[in-house]
Amino acid sequence: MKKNRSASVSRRGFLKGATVGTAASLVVGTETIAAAPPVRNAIAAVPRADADPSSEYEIQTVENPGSDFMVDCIKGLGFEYVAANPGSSFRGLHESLINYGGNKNPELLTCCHEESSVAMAHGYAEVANKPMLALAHGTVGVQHASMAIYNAYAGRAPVFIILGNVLGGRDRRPGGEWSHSVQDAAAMVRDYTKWDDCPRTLADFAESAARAYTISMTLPRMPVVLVADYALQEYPAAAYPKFEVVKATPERPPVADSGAVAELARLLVSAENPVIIAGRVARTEDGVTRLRQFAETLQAPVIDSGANLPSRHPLNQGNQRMGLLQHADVVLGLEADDLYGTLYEVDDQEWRPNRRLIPPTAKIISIRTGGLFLKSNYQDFQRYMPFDMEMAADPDSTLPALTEAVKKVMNDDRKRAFQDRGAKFAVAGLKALEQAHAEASVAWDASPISATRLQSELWNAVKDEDWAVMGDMMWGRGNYLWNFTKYYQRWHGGSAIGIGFAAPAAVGAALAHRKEGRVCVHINNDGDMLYAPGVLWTAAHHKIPLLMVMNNNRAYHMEMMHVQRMCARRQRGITNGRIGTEIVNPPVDFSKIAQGFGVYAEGPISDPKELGPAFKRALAVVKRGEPALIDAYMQPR
Ligand SMILES: Cc1ncc(C[n+]2csc(CCOP(=O)(O)OP(=O)(O)O)c2C)c(N)n1
Repeated sequence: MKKNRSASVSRRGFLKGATVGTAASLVVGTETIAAAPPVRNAIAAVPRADADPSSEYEIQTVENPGSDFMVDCIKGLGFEYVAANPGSSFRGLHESLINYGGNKNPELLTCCHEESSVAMAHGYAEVANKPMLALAHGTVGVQHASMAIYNAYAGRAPVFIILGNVLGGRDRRPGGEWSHSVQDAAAMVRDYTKWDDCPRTLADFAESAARAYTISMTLPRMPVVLVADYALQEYPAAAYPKFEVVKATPERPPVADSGAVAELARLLVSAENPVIIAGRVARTEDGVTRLRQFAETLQAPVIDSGANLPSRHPLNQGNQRMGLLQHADVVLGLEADDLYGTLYEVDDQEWRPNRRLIPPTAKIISIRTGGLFLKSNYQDFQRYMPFDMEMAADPDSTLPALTEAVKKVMNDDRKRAFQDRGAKFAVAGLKALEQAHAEASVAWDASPISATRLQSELWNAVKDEDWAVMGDMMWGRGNYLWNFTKYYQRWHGGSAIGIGFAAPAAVGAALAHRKEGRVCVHINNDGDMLYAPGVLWTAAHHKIPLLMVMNNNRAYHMEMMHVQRMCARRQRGITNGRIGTEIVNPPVDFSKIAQGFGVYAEGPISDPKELGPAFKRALAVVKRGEPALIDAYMQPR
């Protein structure tokens, strides 16, 4: 094909245009301002997508590139944000998002690490109940993102990832573009994503985007990957056959069949000591109400690892686990992915001895979607548990029918028995609360600071605000000291416990809370923060209000305990267990790190009396819409 002079702008012409400001950018002070308008492309005939790029075409401008249509698809799916560390393999899409798409719905979040992008998207999804988009370079970018993708997979979180790639060898410039290109960009994370695709045309992209979104949001929710090839992004859309935006259709969650529900209801009503084990059941406040009504109808205790019920609900009896299980005659797991780990005690000794905590006659029932999608390689699915009845259904959607079925077979005698049972749990709940407060006062004035002192001071600082907590509350203790009454106040999500996740996930979650005007707090561990602290800059740059409290115990302490355990088991004394697990000499100054990223910060604080006033000052910063960090020197664990 011969070059058509009127159909393209030559390099010389382009540069000439640039000097008079038609197609380039102007530098004013330190700011680069795009000069408008760009040179209009006058291509009469568009090249075919599979044309040989060694032909004479020299195209400096493109009108209506394929990535504009990708943005139409992305907007159609309702993404609010797109998290990305920039990468030339998706530069076309990047440009379309900010110019064609107006950098709004989705708005681009500048991330300093792909792991942070995906972890932020994970944290956001847990609060917003929908995916955030994350973009990554198809090779090195996805290599960085991979652990966060695995965390989202194991945590059953919907994250939508688009990878850039240059599939065609002749489309690649020599050098980096070859080392950053890949035959099968999603291969590296295929073991821990739910679905991926590499669409060849824009029509395929539209369908695959809608399909990926639906798959990601269908229970069990998981990350999905779409590969956006260079040619698809950068060639004119007209190079591709007819295409249109495709709508994603949400799938209704599966509900257990009525026969199984009736059978389970009879079993539960006749049981003397039923125990409910709740994983991630509720996805909304209404879901909490459904679980609460079900538990209250039976007055059955709940071991609530999914943080569903209000923390001080009388049936929230997680701290009585051993005692409850010892006498259980029916155990009902609701989206409980690790029933084995709850019903058995597995000791960390040689040979890992295990002990069943429930009587041998106890019936075990499970309602969950977790078994509907499994992959083989990664073993996050936990040990196999044989059930007396297993329903492959969404417990949240099944609970209304189950509650009605229980009411139907419940006579007055059983109702009275249930009320007596409930009264005992109410008394036990109050006792547990008293005990938690008593335990919190131990080492109240200690320095380094105790976990419960920090949790109590933080609670005092936020309790009169509209608040929410990101991540866990330092090994669950805070769950008793804080009064969680609303679904959104707590973190419900899971992960594969890949460290380096908590800080960016908290920033993503805080972003989802931002438009509700909530005060968000997160207790972050020093080891976690050190993986990718650049997320603090992202929080500062995008004005994401979050109070980050550093649980600075100056160690990878969980691992220190493991190494010390090995030392003790081998009878060599535990002193050397610090080698390779401490973060000292020098100690890390997190407030300086945060300040360097433009975040308000104080610390390190080692006098517990200083915590309260510091939290107050930091909250004032958060309430004006910015992140803040308080570094606290803490007891080991
Ligand atoms: C990516 C990754 N590397 C290593 C580990 C092993 N690991 C588990 S807990 C832990 C220590 C984390 O330290 P920190 O976040 O400071 O919490 P601490 O144990 O001190 O409370 C490590 C390194 C992991 N889970 N994930």
